[in-house]
Amino acid sequence: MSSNGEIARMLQELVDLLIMAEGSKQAFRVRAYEKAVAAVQALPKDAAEMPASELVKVPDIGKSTAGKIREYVDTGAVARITALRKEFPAEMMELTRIPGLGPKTVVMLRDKLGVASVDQLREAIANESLAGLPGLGPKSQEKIAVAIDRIGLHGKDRRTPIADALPIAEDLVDALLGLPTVTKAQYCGSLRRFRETIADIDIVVASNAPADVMEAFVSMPLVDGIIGQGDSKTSVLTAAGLQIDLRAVKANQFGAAVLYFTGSKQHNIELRQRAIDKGLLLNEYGLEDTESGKVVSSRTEPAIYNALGLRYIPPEMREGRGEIAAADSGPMPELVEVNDIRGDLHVHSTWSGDGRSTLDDMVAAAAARGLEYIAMTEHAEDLRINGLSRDEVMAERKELIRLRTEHPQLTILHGSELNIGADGTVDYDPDFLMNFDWCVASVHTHFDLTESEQTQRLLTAMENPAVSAIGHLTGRRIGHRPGIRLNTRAVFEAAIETGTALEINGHLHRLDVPSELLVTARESTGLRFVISTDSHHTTEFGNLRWGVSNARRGWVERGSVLNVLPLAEFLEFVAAKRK
Ligand code: DGT
Ligand code: CA
Ligand code: ZN
Repeated sequence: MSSNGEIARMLQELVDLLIMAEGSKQAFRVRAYEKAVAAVQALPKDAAEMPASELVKVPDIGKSTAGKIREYVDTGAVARITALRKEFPAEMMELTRIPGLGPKTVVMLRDKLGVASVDQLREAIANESLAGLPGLGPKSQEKIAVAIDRIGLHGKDRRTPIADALPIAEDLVDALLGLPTVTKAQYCGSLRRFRETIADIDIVVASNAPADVMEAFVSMPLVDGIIGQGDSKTSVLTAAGLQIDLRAVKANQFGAAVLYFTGSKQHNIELRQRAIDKGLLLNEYGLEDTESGKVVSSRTEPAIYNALGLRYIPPEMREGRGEIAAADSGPMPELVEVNDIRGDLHVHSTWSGDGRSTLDDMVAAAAARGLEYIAMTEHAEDLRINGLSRDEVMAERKELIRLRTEHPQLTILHGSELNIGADGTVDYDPDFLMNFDWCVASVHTHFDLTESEQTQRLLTAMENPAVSAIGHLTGRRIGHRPGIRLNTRAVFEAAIETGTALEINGHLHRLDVPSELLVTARESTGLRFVISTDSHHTTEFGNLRWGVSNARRGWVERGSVLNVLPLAEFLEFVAAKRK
């Protein structure tokens, strides 16, 4: 059965395609379906089980959305989407990921030059064949070329952002586990290691009837084409061109298969060498004694690591960055876990222009998740489209006071998400800033400054005593916008010196601080982090898991994360800087 997530993705694809067809995000139909995406995501029951008559009673779901949902659930496809995909194929849609390329420009490129893919656009820029096209002067062309390289969009290296792949993989695993003959299912590969982009989705299932599983797999609505179908391995493509490999093994080989297909390749090579040194052979079927051929271990990953004389290595660490030595003789980092986190320090509501759930709903959702404290951090006044004026800040304060009595078990801090200006100054004024219990300051503008300008800008912001944390450090959008250039060493040192925490933003589009920078931050003793969700909707509190996974991939230890602390100790960090 189609999950709400899957239905929301179907509607989102319709939105993306309609934006192309209409040439604008503002078209009435686009807006209507866009609201429906959010409505389905927030629906407390399964849309697939609701008849159209019931669906239309949900706010923001109209007759035509209800029709599309039923069509999708009942037939496995939506005719309108199938038709639009022919007009705007996946390679052409990818062009819209490039900053500055709106739907109209993308359509113009195809109509005027026949340019309908990222590779063709690169070629056209190189051949100078864009000359004379409106809005595509030499400067924009240069920017586009740089962006294509920096977000890795071209050629065989083309990778899918984790935000697109992860929800699909989670749904697929659920669907596979729902099959009667599947006893275990796990997505593996780079996705399980929590790389921010992935080449393909690798899934392993345990089953005694693999042929049936493969048959059920290839007939799932998500599957657009079959690359190859066999009993032990089947590969398919989604409409967006994402490859999914499914492998079926026996239950007693599941651990070995999951270990092998999780990788990384480098991790596997080192593990296999270690096995050889012990007179053992490690492959995707198990760990066996080289001489006798007897299987030593194969059922679970922890058992295999154990048989190799290693402590268990979490998937996020398996990159051949010294994790095997750490698991052998230590010290093994004590990675932060989801259950350690007590508070969320970056939360928006509809008080911010881009918030999508009301303040009351956000607070209720945080309380329902069992958080001990949150900071409501609406956008600040310098962000003209979204930010709160001083009057609005004080008006929201009144609401927070009311909500504190309604949710006595949750501490609601009054915070703000400040904007770091090009010169490092932030919103409001020093006195007014002291109204807030917590301020996170973020870069939202001026992404094109030089490395030294960006670095200076952040150092200046960190010197502000009201700035307790820096939000989403690089400002990147994975697969869409490269991050700002920074001297990270200088930033880490200044953070320690000024008593400023670095946020690890759990939004799947951001995952910022990026994990490869977190790995380098290990040498910066005393650096403190907060793992936050940047929620704009009640459903986004779930981003906490992703923030934690990103931190774990960066070898971030529990002891360096502030929001694992009880409230009083957490607030000491804020107070120390303000003194
Ligand atoms: P990706 O797909 O590029 O995002 O990254 P991975 O790591 O998912 O790579 P993929 O899909 O080619 O292979 C999945 C896992 O299978 C990989 O992480 C380790 C294992 N694997 C694949 N090829 C080899 C190989 O030649 N040698 C070893 N030791 N392991 C391999
Ligand atoms: Ca893969
Ligand atoms: Zn925010």
